[in-house]
Amino acid sequence: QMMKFAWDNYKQYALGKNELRPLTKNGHIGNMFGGLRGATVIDALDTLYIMELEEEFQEAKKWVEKSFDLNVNGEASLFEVNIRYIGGLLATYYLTGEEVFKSKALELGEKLLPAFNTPTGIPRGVINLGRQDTRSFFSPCSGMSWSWGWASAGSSILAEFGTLHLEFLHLSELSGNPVFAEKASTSHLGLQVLNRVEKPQGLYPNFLSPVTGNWVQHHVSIGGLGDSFYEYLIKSWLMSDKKDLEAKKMYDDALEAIEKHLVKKSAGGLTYIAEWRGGVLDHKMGHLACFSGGMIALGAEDAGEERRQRHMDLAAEITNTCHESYARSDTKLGPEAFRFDAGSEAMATRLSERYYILRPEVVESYMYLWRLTHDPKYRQWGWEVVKALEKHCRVEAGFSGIRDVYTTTPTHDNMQQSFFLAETLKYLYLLFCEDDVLSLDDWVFNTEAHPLPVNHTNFKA
Ligand code: DMJ
Repeated sequence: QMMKFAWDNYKQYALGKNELRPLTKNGHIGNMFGGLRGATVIDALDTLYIMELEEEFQEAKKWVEKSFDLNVNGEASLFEVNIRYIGGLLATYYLTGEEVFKSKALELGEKLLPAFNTPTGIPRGVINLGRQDTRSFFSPCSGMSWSWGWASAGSSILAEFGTLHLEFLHLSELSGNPVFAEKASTSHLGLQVLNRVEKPQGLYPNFLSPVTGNWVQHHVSIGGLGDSFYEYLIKSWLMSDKKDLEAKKMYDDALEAIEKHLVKKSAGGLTYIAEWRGGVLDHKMGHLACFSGGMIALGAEDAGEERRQRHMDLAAEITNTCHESYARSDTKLGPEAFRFDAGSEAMATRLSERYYILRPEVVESYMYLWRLTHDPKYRQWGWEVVKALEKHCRVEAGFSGIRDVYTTTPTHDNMQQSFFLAETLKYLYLLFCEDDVLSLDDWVFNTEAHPLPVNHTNFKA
C-alpha cells in the first residue's frame, strides 16, 4: 500500500519528471541525470514488479516504451545514472525478460563509456550524454567528462568509480561486448592503480586523481564518498558465484584495516565506524554508513569460523547502533549523521545533520540481518520504521523527507526521493517476505537495491 500510494501520486503529479514534490504536487527534475527524465519510473519498475502491482508496473513500462528519451544532451553523474537507470533497467530485464529494458540499458551504457578516457582508466564523475556523432557545432561537449567542481583538485570519488562493476559486467554479458567489463574492472579493481598506490594503514582514501592515480586527500569513510566501493568488492565476489577471488581479497584486506583503525566502541557500549581525516578520527557515522551492517553480515559467510563469528557480531553491533540512532529520536527515524563525542551517543549534534530524506540504509541492514540470522528483532525494528514513515513522512500526495527527526511536528522537505521506491520500500517488503523471494543465493542487489542475478543465471522472483 505504501508503494502504491507513492507510485500513484508520482504518476498523477510528476510522471516523467525525476521525482515527485508531494507538498506542492508537482515534479522535480534536478541536475544529476544530464537531461534524462523519469528517475522514479526506472527506480520503481522492479519494486512494482516484485510486489505484484501489475497495473502499476504496466503504467511504468508504457512510459519506458513511449516516453523514455535517451537522446539528451546534458551533464550527468556517471555514478547516479549507472546505479539508478542502468541498474533499474537491467534488474527489470532479468525479472521480466522483456527486451525493451535490455536495449535501453545497453544504449545508455554506450553513452557512459567516454568517461573512462583518462590516463589511468579511472573515470571522471560527470559525463555529457550528448550524441557523440553530433559533436561539433550543435553539441560541442558531447561525450566529454569532468570531475565534480567540489571534489578536491580534479579528483574522482572512490564510491563513484568503484560502483560500476556489477552493472557493467551485465552490460557485457548481455551485449557480448567485453568493453564494459574491461573498463569497469580497471576502474573498480584498479589493478594498475589501486593495487599499486600506497594505502595509508591499508585504508582507501575517498579522492583519487584520474590523471596520476595518486590519492588527492586523506579522508576515509565507510559512509558517503567511500561506501559502495566496499559494497561492490564483496558483491563482485558473490555475483561471480564466488569466483572473483581478487575482489574478495581486496574486501577482506579493506575490512581488516577498517576493523583495526576505524571501528570503535562508545562509553555507552555502542559499536560504530568512525571517519578518518589525515590520521585524525572523526567520531561520526553518517546514515549512509549504516548499510555496512548488512554488507559485513553478507561478507561473513565463507570466512573461517572465528572470523565469520567476529564479522557477524560486528554486523549485528553496527546495526544495533544504527537502530539506536532511530530509537533516540522523537520521530523514531534517524538523522543524516550522528556522533559519539561531547557526551553524545548516536545522536546528531549539529542542526545541519538532523534531517531524514527517506534513506534506505538502516532498513537495508535489517533485511540482511533478518535473512542471515532470523532474529525477530529485525522485523520489529523494520515495523517501527513503517509506523514512523506513515506518521511523519506520509503527506497528502506522497511521502516526504523531514527536516528534523528530533521533533514530533517536523516540517517536510517536499521531496519523494526515487530511492525511497527503489530501496526503502523494497527492503521493507523483503524483510517481511519469505526468504525465497529474491533469494540471497541467487541475486545480488546493486547499491540502489536493483537485483542482478548471480553468475548470470535467469531466476525469476
Ligand atoms: C542511494 O542512491 C544509493 O544507496 C547510494 O549508494 C547511496 N545512497 C542513496 C540512498 O541513500
